[in-house]
Amino acid sequence: MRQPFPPGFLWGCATSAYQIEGSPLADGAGVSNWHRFVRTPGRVHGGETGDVACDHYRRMKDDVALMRELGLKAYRFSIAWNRVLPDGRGRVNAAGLGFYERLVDELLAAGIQPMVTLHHWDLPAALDDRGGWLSPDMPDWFADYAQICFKALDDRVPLWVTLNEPWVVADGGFMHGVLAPGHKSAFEAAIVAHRLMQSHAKGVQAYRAVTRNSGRHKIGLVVNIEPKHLPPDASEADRHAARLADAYMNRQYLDPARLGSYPDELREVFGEAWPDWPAAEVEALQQPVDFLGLNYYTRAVVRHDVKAWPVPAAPQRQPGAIHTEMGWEVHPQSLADTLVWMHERYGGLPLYVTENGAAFYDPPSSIGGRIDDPLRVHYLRSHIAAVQDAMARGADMRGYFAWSLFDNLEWALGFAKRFGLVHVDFQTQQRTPKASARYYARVIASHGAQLD
Ligand code: GBH
Repeated sequence: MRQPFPPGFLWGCATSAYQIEGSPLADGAGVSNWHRFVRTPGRVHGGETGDVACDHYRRMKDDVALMRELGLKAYRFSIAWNRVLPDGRGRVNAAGLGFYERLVDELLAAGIQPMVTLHHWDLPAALDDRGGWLSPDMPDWFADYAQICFKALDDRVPLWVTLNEPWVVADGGFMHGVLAPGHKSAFEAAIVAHRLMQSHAKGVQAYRAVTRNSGRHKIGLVVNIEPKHLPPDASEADRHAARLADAYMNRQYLDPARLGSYPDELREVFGEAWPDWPAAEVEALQQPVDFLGLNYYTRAVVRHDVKAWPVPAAPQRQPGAIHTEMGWEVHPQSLADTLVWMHERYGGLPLYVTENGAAFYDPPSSIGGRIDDPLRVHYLRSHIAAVQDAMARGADMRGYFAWSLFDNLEWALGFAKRFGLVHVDFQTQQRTPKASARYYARVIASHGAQLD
């Protein structure tokens, strides 16, 4: 007998602004860091950009109608800060905010609960010019922006997220430089990590102030977690490297937010780049949140490797396992284990899977007609079953969001990696639900009782 999903469990899909919207400068929006980054030669695969993407900014009503047809109970999207505040701070652009007000109204009219992320990696370029995530002013800028969004939308938005995957912002943007703004510095990444968590904490405080703690609506943090496993013949060096990798990716953000301290291992990971923040400053990162969101894609089996940086751990491909087009191993058991770990380590909070999905190659012969994506169906089925497993083991699960509603701009990898349940023909903008979308619609219709 499988554990039934609790009443009110939210079945949704997730997207983010820059990956789907297009029309980046419409209606008075400011330039974003990503608008800039994609125009820097060599940064994005094939020179692709989010200038059009899924054209969602102009097709929003039709897209919500499609969500309703699929029977989605919830939709997670992000707000482009540069539409709301073209200069990052100061003057509010009512037309930019208006897009999100209309989106929320349209969703509610379709019976779909919005979950709104305030920051999913696109940042006003004007803030980058003032230091961006490196600036000590960033937490205040973020709180001001957040407050504007809360005041405009909180009467209609039940679920808020401060940041999407702070680890990726710091690691991708400042440590390895593969994402905007493209820097490569451990010193910067350490500072950015701290500014991100200060921003998160100030955002939560701003939320409590605006809502006067009514408790009616909820705010949380979304992190990416990837369990670090060891090969059966692991050496002492392998074990140590795995522990550092786990601290760096999996505990660097949740530990301060929930336990009020950074993992000790970070001193070793960052070396002299680690600033040793004053204890009071670190404790202040611990603002009570209402839920945690997990973005889960894969696990990593790691070995010690001196060439890997900043953590001397390199992932080992697992022979015999299924890997997605991203090279990520399909490993549903680790989703269940991660949810239980979060439940136990971080105080039993309500949990959402805020992203989970897979890029697979959808054969071109089928485009235009049916699109069969059996590997994605298998991925969804096994991971939704893993959520049930986690519930049976005690995790307080409240919802599951598939990544992604649409094929979209996979950041620096461009449009070639397709995560969508709905296929997008980027020439014609035609949307075609894949077999996985029809499968997910059946799962939702049965409230998870029928996964086969
Ligand atoms: C999410 O991040 C993003 O929120 C979303 O915007 C994006 O489109 C989606 O995932 C798909 O990529 O190659 O072995 O080093 C994903 C977070 C963190 C997951 C790094 C994979 C790298 C594994 N990712 N991780 S490995």
